[in-house]
Amino acid sequence: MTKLAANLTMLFNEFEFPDRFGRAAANGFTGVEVLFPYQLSPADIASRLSENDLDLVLFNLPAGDWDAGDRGLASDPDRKEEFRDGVDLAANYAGILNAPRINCLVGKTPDANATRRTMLDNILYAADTLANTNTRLLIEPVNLHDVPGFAINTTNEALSVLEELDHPNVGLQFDVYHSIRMDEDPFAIIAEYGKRIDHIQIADVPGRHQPGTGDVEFRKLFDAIDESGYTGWVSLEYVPKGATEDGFDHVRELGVLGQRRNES
Ligand SMILES: [Mn+2]
Repeated sequence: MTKLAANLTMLFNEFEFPDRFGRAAANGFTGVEVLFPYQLSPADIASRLSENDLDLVLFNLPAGDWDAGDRGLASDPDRKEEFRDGVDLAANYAGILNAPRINCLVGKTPDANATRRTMLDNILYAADTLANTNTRLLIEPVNLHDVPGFAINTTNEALSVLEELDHPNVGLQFDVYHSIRMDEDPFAIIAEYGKRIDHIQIADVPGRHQPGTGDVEFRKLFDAIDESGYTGWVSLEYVPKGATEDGFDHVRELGVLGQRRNES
């Protein structure tokens, strides 16, 4: 049975960030993820999670200056110290929030071959550090159309990095949207690797909006995820088309999200 989570950075953006936890719960979610929790203190996030009976299923390492175009620091030889400071900050949040998984966006590189050693060393540092809080580090392929120069674009590239690292505390985050944008077949990947994927994110294609706005067959996708043996969370990570709370009809029709609670 699919466990659906909401990405609170991209969804419920009609509300201030601290209020999105309550909106997620009211809409039937029991798990949430955020790209970057660092604007609130870990104690503040912990109380919003517990008030709303929510699990924090994933967040990201600090990824540099997002507005300036940074998408992670792991591949930049000149920013190793900044990367490691970010890992230490994230580990502090993870420990307080009992976060089971943290995603490492590996960042852009002018030449992935030249900076691969830096990337591998940084991932190993993060994996070792996060093992202290029982937090698993993930890496995520990101399509090169949206983020030109991103160091890991395909599932095969991510698997080859994992193989080379051979570290028990690093795993794979699989984003169906990025996969399709890279002309992969997500059904084949889920069937083959479902048991070893650590986290799944979804959006419809084209547009990266909510399920039901594009061409992805989500009934088939949720069935494929179930049949693969994957037991983790499936997060809605998309740009809502229209109001966020009007965008859940399709996933509700498919039976993977409960009804919205009546407001008291
Ligand atoms: Mn993603």
